[in-house]
Amino acid sequence: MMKHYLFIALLFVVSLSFGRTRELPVPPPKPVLPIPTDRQLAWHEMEQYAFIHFTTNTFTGKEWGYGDESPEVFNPTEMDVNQWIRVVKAAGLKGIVLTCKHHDGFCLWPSKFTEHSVKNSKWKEGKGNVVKEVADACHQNGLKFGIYLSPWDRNRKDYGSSSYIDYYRNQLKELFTLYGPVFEMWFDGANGGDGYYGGAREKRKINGAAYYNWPTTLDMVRKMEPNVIFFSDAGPDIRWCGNESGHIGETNWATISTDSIYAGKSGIDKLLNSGEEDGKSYIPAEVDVSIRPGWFYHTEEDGKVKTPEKLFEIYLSSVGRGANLILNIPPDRRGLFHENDVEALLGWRKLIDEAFKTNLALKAVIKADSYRGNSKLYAPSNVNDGNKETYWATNDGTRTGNLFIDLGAQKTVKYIIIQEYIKLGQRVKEFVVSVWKNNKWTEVSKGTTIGYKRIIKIEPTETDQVKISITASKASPLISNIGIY
Ligand code: FUL
Repeated sequence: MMKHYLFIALLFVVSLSFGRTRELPVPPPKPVLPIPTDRQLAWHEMEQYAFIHFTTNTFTGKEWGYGDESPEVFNPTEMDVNQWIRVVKAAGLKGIVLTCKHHDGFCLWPSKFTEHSVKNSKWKEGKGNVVKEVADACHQNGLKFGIYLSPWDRNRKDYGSSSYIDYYRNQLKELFTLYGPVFEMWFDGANGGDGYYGGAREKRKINGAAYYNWPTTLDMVRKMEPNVIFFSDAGPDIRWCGNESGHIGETNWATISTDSIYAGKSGIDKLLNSGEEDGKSYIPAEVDVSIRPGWFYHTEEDGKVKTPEKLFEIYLSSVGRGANLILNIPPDRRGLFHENDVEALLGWRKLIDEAFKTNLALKAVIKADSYRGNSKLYAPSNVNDGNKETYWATNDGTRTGNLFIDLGAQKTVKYIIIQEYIKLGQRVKEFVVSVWKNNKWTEVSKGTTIGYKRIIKIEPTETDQVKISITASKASPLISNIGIY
């Protein structure tokens, strides 16, 4: 009898310890540095938002006001920010970055530090405040609000001297304390030299890096708004994509070394467009492009608004390559988005909704040729569970792998979306997409980087199985989401 009890006790201990070994979680892969900050991750998820260029230029027909425009010319006749908000939301844009002051120096809010503002315009008899109207409307309607405040100021007499830097910082303080929260601050690097400058009418070139003393300014703003994303050509949070025509590189690393992107360096646009595989900082790209040829509204461009198809192409070459899209929509002289722009935006949204209506991957059975420690935590089923925090991973040292997506029945496939789990760093260097046809795998597309999101457009193909092969990666590939449309 005693023997019997001992045997049962032994069985109990053995089964307990077995249980324990089985439950030991397989540790996650080590990050591949550099990795995004929390605020960069939140920014990635916005994907697209609006840029709004509006100032005296809208009324003078210029792109770069000289700085000698009378504030009186600013006089929108039917201004309605609610129309902007309605259209921005209907287009699926998640926020608005407003040119609170462009290079001409005219301020869209009644700044107490200058007379060159809406307060001396005819609009609302000088009592209007575009910045407040837009910021309030954004915040009330679930949109994020961002600020563009041109460092170059062609109106200011003291532009080029140290007092102007105090002026610029005072205005930042005004904007961030009165109109926040602010999700993004857009620092424009442009400086064309000549300007009105309080009547001097001369050329003033400054040494951008030294003159503005950016570290002090950024520190000051960060204290007021810890989560703000700073845009400038070289970051620090997000970088320029190197062109204004709507595309980031087919190869797009969110990583880049800032010491290699100083102004004036040859090939800088190309570098910004692709990023650097071994870049030392995580600085993802933002694609800035206007719905019209110009950044500001000009009547003569009413017939040149980008078509929904062109905007969709831009969407694929920006958001579809892991960058964010900031799409400029300039209000007209009424203070409204022009009918042609509205029509194009709504048409564009329709194209996106149609293209990505049914995600065939959601009901698919997904397998992989291997996964990390054979642990459920890293199983291929994580890529279609709708949870961005779970991902498929391979063992350390396994830098390639295949995901087999069984759609269950013949379907027409047009788009494939792949997302890396970038919290642990961007990794994938090369991938191939194949479909099962005539009893064999047929390659339908291949690419380089994936990053936050990659959208692959293929010739519409009938198939019941899709294979995504990671063929080169900096470390074990981590895929958090697959969509098939
Ligand atoms: C450029 C500016 O010079 C343009 O006027 C526009 O604001 C664009 C977004 O950035 O650098």
